[in-house]
Amino acid sequence: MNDRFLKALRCEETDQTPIWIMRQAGRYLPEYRNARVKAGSFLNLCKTPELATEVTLMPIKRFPLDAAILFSDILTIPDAMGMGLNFREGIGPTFSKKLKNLSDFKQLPIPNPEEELRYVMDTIKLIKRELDGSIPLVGFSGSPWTLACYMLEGSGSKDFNHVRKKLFSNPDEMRYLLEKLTKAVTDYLEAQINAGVDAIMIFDSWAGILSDSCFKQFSLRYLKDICGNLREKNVPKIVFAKGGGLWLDSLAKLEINGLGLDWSIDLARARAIVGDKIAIQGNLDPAVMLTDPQTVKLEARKVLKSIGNRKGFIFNLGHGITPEVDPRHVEVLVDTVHSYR
Ligand code: 1CP
Repeated sequence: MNDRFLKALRCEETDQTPIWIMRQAGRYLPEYRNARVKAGSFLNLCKTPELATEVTLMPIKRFPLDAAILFSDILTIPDAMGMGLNFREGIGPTFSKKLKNLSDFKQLPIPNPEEELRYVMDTIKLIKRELDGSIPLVGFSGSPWTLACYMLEGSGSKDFNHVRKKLFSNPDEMRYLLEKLTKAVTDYLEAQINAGVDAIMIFDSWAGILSDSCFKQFSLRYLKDICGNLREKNVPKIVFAKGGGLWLDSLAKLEINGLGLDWSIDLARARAIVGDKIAIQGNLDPAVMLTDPQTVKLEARKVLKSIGNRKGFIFNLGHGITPEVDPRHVEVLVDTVHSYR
């Protein structure tokens, strides 16, 4: 196996810097757009193991990436809780069920990942068979806080004001929901590990909209519980808290092997805070990918230079790659990272 990615997560020396890209199987690939049309909907793509496997492998066939990531979505958990998930073209995710108060939260079932999310486990097994030990597979989940954002707002949002209001007006109700989601996320990740993923990543995409105290009470606490719950599982864990640069010291105390960083943070400063026992994954601004090959090369080298010692470093974008990116820029990026000395 090409184990650069796993070695970097153990902070061991690697021959080249490993790279993979958040949303690497996405709309910037014409073959993905075709598959999406054929499947009829994004959810259908996720729920059909053969199609989800095919899509997972698309970027792997094009580029010499050092890890694959399960093609799915963080919103599979609320979907499995019966919230009626829909992805509408140009609008993004929406739920048909509205959650308002504690009695709604109490009615939400904790999904059995081997039943309601069986299709994810079947997909993982199929991908592992197709990868045949060539590169590691990353499984993932949303964090309880980020899932709660979507579940309470009923869709995406710029500021999730409605949810943030609730942190102050009904903190106990929020804690009830977040605890339930902590159990659901733990079970889900445990099942993914049992199905064969080689690493797991928790996306706290909306960490950055919280105040310091709210982040610690309503997000970090549950990340800590999940990592603790998975302690016995011998699979490396990565936490990505978008906008979490102010909390690097707290994040580094989690039982994790890697910390995903967005592009707002200088990597040398991050390394100084995080120490050399936790791998750093990041953090090229995804907007760079929209420019031209020269700029991609130049900016990627700046990121590589900023980390200094590349032991325990995994190159990635600071957030997902966007649909407008020219796939040739990804080729340039991967080559630049692999050939950097
Ligand atoms: O084809 C389409 O139109 C759907 C676009 C799309 C894709 C390709 C969505 C809808 N999700 C995905 C795949 C996806 N989502 C992956 C696949 C693996 C990979 O990285 O290649 C992953 C890891 C996610 C995770 C995810 N979904 C996150 C966390 C990471 C992040 O980007 O911060 C979040 C916040 C979501 C919600 C979501 N799913 C899709 C959209 C458009 C959104 C964002 C909605 C919003 O808040 O604006």
